[in-house]
Amino acid sequence: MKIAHIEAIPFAIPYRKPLRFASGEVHTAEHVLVRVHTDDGVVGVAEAPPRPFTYGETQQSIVAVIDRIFAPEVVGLSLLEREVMHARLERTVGNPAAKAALDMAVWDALGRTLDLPVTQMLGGFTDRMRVSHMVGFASDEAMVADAERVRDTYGITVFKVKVGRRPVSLDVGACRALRAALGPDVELYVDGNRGWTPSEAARALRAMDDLDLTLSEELCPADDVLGRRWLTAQTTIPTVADESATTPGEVTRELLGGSATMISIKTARTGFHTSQRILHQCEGMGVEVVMGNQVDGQVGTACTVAFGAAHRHSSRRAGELSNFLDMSDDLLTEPLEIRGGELAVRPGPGLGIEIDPDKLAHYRTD
Ligand code: MUC
Ligand code: MG
Repeated sequence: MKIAHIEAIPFAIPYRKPLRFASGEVHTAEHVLVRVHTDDGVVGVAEAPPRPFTYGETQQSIVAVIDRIFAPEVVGLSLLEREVMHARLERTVGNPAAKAALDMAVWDALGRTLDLPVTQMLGGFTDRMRVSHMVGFASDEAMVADAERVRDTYGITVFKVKVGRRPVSLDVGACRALRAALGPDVELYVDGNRGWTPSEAARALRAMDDLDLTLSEELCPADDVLGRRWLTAQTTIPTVADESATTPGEVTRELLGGSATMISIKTARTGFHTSQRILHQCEGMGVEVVMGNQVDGQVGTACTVAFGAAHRHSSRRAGELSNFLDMSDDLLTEPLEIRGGELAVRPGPGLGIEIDPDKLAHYRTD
């Protein structure tokens, strides 16, 4: 059960349709596949999606930090020594996606070693989650067409609409068009990726007051400390902290500072180990969570649903699990399938997924 060898493999898979949002855009999934090999010949996998506009990581930095710093620190540890592993990883600041992928690949290897599904080892609450779909920036007509296609094809009825453009009326118009086209029974919420000032965000929320939005996420930057508190205090829509709450300490700061009332948990940045801490922290404080999406591929999405479905508190809301639908291809032998608006956890040991060697050979860039 000892970690013998770690691979960090860069790969690139184009998107059919890029995702655009206030802090950036993604045209190609330039991710890193992390493989943890044990001395028993077991291999655990996970993927790290670099998001330079959110965390400063790049594909090259993820490969380098794993090869040069993390692998030497964790090779030789048992799969059960996860606290030791994290204490060593935490000697290096930042690099959340690299740390998270390593953590989840270790969990996958542990599940395969014990012949147990990771989702059951984490909590085993349920076997599926409702799916929420992210609608990126485009014309009103294209955003409506995207949401209608996803609803009609996959049965998804929960949508997170990207906002944060200027003028504010652009996004108010898009949300209004989506509500008019999709009707009152569909859930809509918004994510600004820090695009607005607090006063712009307040104006936008006032202008959308009649649209029955259920959540508002990162409308303005966390560093606008008093402005964000002012905004959160005046809206009746729960304020979700996403990129401002990436560690247990940041979660505490956002919640106790009155700058957020809900937390987005992303396994792509906090793995299973730290996501579980944040989840329990939120549950203990009576704070709701949403399982977020770091523009994940199918490997990452399998990780999110395995974690989200494992716990009562993380499975209550629809998880953001559909971004992979916009990719032109992926790495799994058996693709994930969303049906009736739900994504089931993969059965089988570990994460229950297998990497197709031909696809990996085709898309790897090293
Ligand atoms: C999201 O919820 O913000 C887009 C940027 C990022 O960091 O994550 C995605 C989705
Ligand atoms: Mg977000």
